[in-house]
Amino acid sequence: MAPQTAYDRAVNVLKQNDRGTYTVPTKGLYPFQWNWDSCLTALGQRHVDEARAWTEIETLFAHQWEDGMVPHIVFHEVSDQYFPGPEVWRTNRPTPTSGMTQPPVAGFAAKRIFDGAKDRVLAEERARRLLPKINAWHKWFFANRDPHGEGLVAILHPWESGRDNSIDWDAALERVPTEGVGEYSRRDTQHADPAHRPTKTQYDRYLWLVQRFRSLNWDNSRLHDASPFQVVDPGFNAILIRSCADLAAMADALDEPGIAADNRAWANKGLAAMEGLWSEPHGQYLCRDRTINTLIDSASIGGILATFAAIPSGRAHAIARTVERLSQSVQFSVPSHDPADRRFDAPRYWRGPVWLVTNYMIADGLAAAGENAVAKLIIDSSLELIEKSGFAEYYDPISGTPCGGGHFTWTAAMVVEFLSKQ
Ligand code: 9WN
Repeated sequence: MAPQTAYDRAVNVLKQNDRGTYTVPTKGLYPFQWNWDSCLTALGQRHVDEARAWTEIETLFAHQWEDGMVPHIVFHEVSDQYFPGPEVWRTNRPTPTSGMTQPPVAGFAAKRIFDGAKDRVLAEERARRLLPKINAWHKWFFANRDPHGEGLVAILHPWESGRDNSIDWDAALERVPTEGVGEYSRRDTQHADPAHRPTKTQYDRYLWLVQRFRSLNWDNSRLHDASPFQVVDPGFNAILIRSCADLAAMADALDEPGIAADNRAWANKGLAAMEGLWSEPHGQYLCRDRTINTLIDSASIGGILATFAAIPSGRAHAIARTVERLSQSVQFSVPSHDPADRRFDAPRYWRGPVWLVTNYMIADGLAAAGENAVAKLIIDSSLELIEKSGFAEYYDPISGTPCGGGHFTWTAAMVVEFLSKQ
């Protein structure tokens, strides 16, 4: 029998983790539906089954809160494999969900599926149904996470960033207490090597924030000001800005001028405000700690991911040079943190490892800015990692060792995307 191609192996991973109407990131470690995982997974699924791809995003939005927020986890099934589960979140939803959100890639993903769809009738119908829901999520962000109308939104918890234990959050997390968190038993360190995962002190602080928000009944109109952790992440904002711009374009195509105008205005205001996060010495954007109104000195992938939005071309070119520089200090690109920083930790989650989802978005942004050689370097590196180490959650950028969970859905989805374009 001929050996399976990387494409076929990737499609198999998607199928293994498919639960019918949603896909789990990987069995064991993450047995539920995650927000940005699902939207990016749908990009891979579209090459196999367009209807199934639309369903992936629709299932997520079926659990959107009345205020517009789309939660970061939907607990479709009972499982004691993951902590914290519904009994910790206590959000009082018909199907339990977490109480916070994640990077809003849905607008981008929906437009990409819509644009490439072979079944135009199906695409129009499904996109038309999703449009107001994604719009409501975007509106929720600016109402609840940008209360002073700066044009950029804050995350209130590292889990919202999708880059949970990034060095970006260290200083701001120091201000989050740990008193009263109580005893708990982590499950992640039973599924994955503890040296690849966040530390106990980080988890204590994550849980303190969850308990604080829970004590406010998850009332989003109060959480921003009540949170000791408010960080403006350029990567997160670039995703939101890109999704607003893409939703606006899709709304034009579907003849929804009101939605188009609102989303275009949010995108333009956000792009202008992003300039305040640029750091010339770092050659990339940085996070800003909103509680003390200071840029955070941390050269992470968040500021590189900013290329995913239509930032000024000079900025995109500078970021491309930064990616080139980083690629000279590692075997596999793009490391989630600059290896020259003493805090860099090659195998630990978001403090050094390579993730294929961030690679995909960075490569997409750099290609749009005409930086095709750097985009190709990133894609080649991603595919080399798959050949060497399989479909891992993330990879050590120096050795290429697979880290975290295995048989990972979004890693597989990105491979399907990369190979479908070639
Ligand atoms: C918390 C599912 C998720 C990703 C995140 C990644 C990790 C969860 C965890 O796994 O976070 O949401 O428990 O570690 O950091 O980006 O969505 O794959």
